[in-house]
Order: sequence, then C-alpha cells, then structure tokens
Amino acid sequence: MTSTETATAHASGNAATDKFKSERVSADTSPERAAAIYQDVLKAFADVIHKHEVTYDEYRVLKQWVIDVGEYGEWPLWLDVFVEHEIEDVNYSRNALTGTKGSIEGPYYVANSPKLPSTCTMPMTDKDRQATPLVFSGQVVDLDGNGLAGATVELWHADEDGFYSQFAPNLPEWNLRGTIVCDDEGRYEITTLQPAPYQIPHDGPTGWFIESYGGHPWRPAHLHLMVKAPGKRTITTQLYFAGGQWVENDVATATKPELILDPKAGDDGKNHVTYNFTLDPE
Ligand code: MBD
Ligand code: FE
Repeated sequence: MTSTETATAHASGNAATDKFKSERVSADTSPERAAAIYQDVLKAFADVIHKHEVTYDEYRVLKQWVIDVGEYGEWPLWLDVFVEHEIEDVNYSRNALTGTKGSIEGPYYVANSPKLPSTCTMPMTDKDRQATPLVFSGQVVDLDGNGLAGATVELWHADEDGFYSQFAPNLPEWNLRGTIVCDDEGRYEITTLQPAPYQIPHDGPTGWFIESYGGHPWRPAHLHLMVKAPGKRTITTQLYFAGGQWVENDVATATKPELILDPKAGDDGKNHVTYNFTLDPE
C-alpha cells in the first residue's frame, strides 16, 4: 500500500484504490445474467437522459467527472458511499438471514490486522488517549444464543480527527485496527475511544459531486466490524450511537435502527456498552 503524505481526498483515494487492486476479485456471473444486468443498466441511463432531457454540456461534465474520479482514485469511495448499501441490503434479504444486520464495508477495511486478546485495548496514539474511552463488550452467538468458540471480531474505526490508519499520513500502521480473538464462549471486552462524526474526504470529485446537489459529506460516528466464527456466515457491519449527529441523515445511507449503541457514562470516566453479534449458519 502506498503511504500518503497529506490528508487529501487524492491521497486517501489512491491508497484505497491501491488496496482494492491488490485483492483479486471475480464473480461467477453467466453471460446471460451479465447481458440482463448490463441491458437494464443502460435502460436506466436511457430513461434518466430522456426524462431530464440531459444536455450536451451536462454530458461533457459527466464525462470529465468520471475521468476525475478515476484520476483521484475515488472509485472505491464514491461507489461505497452511494451504491454499496443497496448491494448489502439485497444480499441480506435474498439469503433470508435472521442474525445481526450487516452494513457496508466502506473503502477503508484492511485484512489481517494484528490479533488482540478477548479483553484488550485497541492500539492508539497518546492523542487518541485524550478522547473519552469506550468499553465495548459482548458475545458472538449462534441463532439459539449459544456462545461461539473460535470467534473473532475485527474492529476498525477513525480517530477523533476522522482519520483511518493506512489512509491518512503520520499514523501508526494499525492504529485503531485489530482482530480480537474472543474467549471460548465468544466473549470480548474491547476498550477503544468514543468515535466522532466523520466527514468523508470531500476535497475531490466525490466532494464536488455532493456540492453540486447541495448535499453534505457527513457520516455519523461509527465503528466498523467484521465478525467471524467457524461454520458461520461472516457479518460485515457498523455500529452507531443513539442521538448522534447524522444518524438520521448519513451520506452513505448505511445506518439501521438495529445497529445503534447507547453507551452509559460510568464512574470510571469511560463510556460502557454491550452489544452481541448473532451469526447465521454458513
Ligand atoms: C468511511 O469511513 C466510510 O465508513 C464510508 C462508508 C465511506 C467513506 C469513509
Ligand atoms: Fe468509516
């Protein structure tokens, strides 16, 4: 992954694009299914163009913008903010799942984060330690509520300034990232920091796009999680905070009522909350 010198949309976009390109992706889509999907996509384009009588100037602006998104490396960002939630939604319904709801992965997941014990503190900087600590505990269970041995909880989130390690400069490689190895009953108790509301990078083409329709670039404060256990379906999800700014108006449309935490301030100066993850069978 390239390191980034400045916290710009261009730099974080290029880092996200490099990371995505380092993964090998494929899908077993038949030519018939591919034809059906592409024809419908083009039909949707045609419908919009005719409905709004799109002008040649508007077409050329689109063309320029698409080129810019690529040059800034912002396709992972733009697609995950504006498209991924529909993919996530349709896959949850199609598989008739009943476990904990998922949410979008977003552009900043990195696999193979360092392992941490079931009771742990996330790697953080001295600056991060000045934020309010959040003690997040719970259990990974199956559909009958039995604790799952061999479960892991991968957690990644931004610091108070809204920066994700490996996508912003001057942060330790695995800051606020870890793979928590749960105990034999799937339990964990993770101390991290209470995250803040987050602005997606908006000084590049994704930001110009949002500005063009008078939108905002904010996401509510959130934790990203990927929860795994042997023989169970992996959940990729996010957790949010009750009453938090932008929970009702997330630019990425990725909040759900089932994914909202309501931490209580303890006498120890830390926020405390419990949340369990229920995994569907594979
Ligand atoms: C994020 O942190 C995020 O979660 C999403 C979905 C998009 C951009 C940045
Ligand atoms: Fe995020």
